[in-house]
Amino acid sequence: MAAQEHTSDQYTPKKENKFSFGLWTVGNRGRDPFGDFVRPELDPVYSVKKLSELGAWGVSLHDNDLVPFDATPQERDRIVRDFKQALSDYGMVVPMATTNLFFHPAFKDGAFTSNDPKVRAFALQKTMRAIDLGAELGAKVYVFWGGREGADAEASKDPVTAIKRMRDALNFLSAYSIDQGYNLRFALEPKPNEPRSDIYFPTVGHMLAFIYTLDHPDMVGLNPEVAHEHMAGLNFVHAVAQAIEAGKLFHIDLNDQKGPRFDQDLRFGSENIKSMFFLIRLLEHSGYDGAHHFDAHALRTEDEQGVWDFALGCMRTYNMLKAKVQRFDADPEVQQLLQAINSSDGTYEPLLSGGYSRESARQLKEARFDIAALAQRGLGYERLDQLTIEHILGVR
Ligand code: GLT
Ligand code: MN
Ligand code: MN
Repeated sequence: MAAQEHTSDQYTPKKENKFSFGLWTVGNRGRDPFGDFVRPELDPVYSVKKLSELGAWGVSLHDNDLVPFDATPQERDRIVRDFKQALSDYGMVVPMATTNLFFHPAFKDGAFTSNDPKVRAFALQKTMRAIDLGAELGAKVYVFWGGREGADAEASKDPVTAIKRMRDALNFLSAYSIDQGYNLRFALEPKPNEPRSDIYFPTVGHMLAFIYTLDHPDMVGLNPEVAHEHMAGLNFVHAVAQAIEAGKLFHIDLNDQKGPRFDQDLRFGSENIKSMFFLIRLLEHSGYDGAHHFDAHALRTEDEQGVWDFALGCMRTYNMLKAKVQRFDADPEVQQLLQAINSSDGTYEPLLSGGYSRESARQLKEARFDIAALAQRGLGYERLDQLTIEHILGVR
């Protein structure tokens, strides 16, 4: 089959769309717990070139996606120099960086929450060095995904202690970043399980509550991922909305997932089209102007061409759904239904928005409601939802 590598229609990705990919996403070689690699390694410089040609704006990375775990300082400097050259040659940025605190066997019982103080100390050292790398590459957001920060044998780790250890680590690293004069914002990425049978801070809500217990809550926000909330059976749109409302959506991992099972990191918009439609509507309406970051990978059936088909597909689907959202919002019937849903005779608005007073409490206690009429009223949501489907399916 001829591969569609470049497109030139209105959905073609452009730099201004701020699409980014992790080096580990296009670099994913298809290994899983049951089978070996199916694709050769991709040189990060080559990935930067290919992604730029496809219309992406940025690449994100773990320290070890670029610099091997055991590189000498000289090797590190050479690799980073060549990579910076590629970024400039191909007009790409590094909006986000992170630390690999899950691959090396030393992290088998976690990094910041490991029971072994030597592992916790090493995790801080590795992260400080990775923060230096991220800052050197111009990253504005620093992600923390604690893949191994969990437990399989519950008796092995006190969960309250684990939470405190995580707080100590983030407080230390926030202070480090501030002390270095880096202008980084930290984005915490929750996931309920995998690779541990349970991971601490499993959802956006758990993370949000934790952030306000930190020393520098202003510099810490969220990096929610579609697949991770769906693994917990939750509504991702609502999770992201809560992060946005709290001013905490610092970054986002776009992908897709077939319900609560292993983390699939599927091509964006390949499964849950309706919820991705509402996700994009939320992001576009909110004025979110951070990276539109894809944390997904090509299917294991694919060769290198399949990887670029996958990458282009993520970006095109975003733009196609964005166009659908614009048509939906501009549809007069949708507008009229939404207006009807949100209209009222204005009687109770002053009481509802005025906050508590003895007088408002008295008025509310004495108010008389036609409860039967409220109960009988049809709301018209079937029609609205059908209009949503008709837009998504392209008949309006
Ligand atoms: C890993 C994980 C992702 C995280 C990445 C950042 S690494 O691929 O599955 O969800 O975002 O550490
Ligand atoms: Mn992710
Ligand atoms: Mn994932």
